Amino acid sequence: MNQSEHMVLLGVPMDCGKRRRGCLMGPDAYRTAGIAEAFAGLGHSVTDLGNLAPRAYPQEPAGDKIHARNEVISWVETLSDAAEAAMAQGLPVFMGGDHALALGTVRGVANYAKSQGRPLYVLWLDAHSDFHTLDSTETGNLHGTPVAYVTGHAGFDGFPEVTAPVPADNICMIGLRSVDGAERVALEASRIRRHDMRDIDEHGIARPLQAFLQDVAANNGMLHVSLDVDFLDPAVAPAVGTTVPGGATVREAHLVCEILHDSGLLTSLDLVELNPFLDERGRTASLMVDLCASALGRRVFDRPTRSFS
Ligand code: B3U
Ligand code: MN
Ligand code: MN
Repeated sequence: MNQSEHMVLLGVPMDCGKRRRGCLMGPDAYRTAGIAEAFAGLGHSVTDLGNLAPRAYPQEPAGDKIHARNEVISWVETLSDAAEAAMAQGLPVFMGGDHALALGTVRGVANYAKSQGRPLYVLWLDAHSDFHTLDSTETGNLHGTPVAYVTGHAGFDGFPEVTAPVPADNICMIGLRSVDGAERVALEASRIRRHDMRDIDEHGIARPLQAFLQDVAANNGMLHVSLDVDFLDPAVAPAVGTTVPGGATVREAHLVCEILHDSGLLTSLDLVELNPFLDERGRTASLMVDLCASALGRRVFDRPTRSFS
């Protein structure tokens, strides 16, 4: 399968979902690493819409346990609208920015899917489950909350209402190896599919992914992929604030992306948590761009088409 897409690049220099700074440089690192050229070289058309910015927001209340609450709320509004609009133009790639951006991108993409009468599925490639609410977060960092928000959990007072919550059944997490106690309890009580690194070691990474994609195809779903740099092992992707050893290898990550391409199901993509300030001669940014290329059709040899329906 080699469908030609219209790729819509959006820079999201969001850096307020956690305390350690540097993710604001992510969008330009992806541009410097040649993301647009990589897509164009695969036969896709590309529009780079430049960088988004949050609207003006009220000053943060003193002593708030939640870090940069108002700034994040403002970003969520901007991002939801931008994501919904970009979906009508092509396949958006949200170049982050930290993972708090997914509160907005997934909310917007979910609104779009609803307008099309199609279910949205979300593949979460991450060391973390990012399933905290404002009540359960221990750090107050909102990059640890997007999955709870977009599934419509209570405890997000002051945030825009989630008008098209993603059903837990439609979410699959792969790569987990850092899950806080409250997240574990909430995950175990939910129907979210979750695959930790042990699962991958025992069964390989292709099997759980293919099972999920079968479901997406069978239900004519749209598929949003949220790729956190820390899905990868820090030995190969050092440019991330929260390094967790024991992550996916370069080969596992490429395989995920190649299978995604074969499926023809991908409709939007987040690239999050790249901190170019911590990179080594751009190697993490370049690896992320190579993975995007695999997800959009780069391959060594053609394979017989695999059907997911
Ligand atoms: N679960 C922790 C740590 C964390 C989540 N996402 C990242 N780190 N990148 C938290 O802060 O909620
Ligand atoms: Mn994350
Ligand atoms: Mn993470």
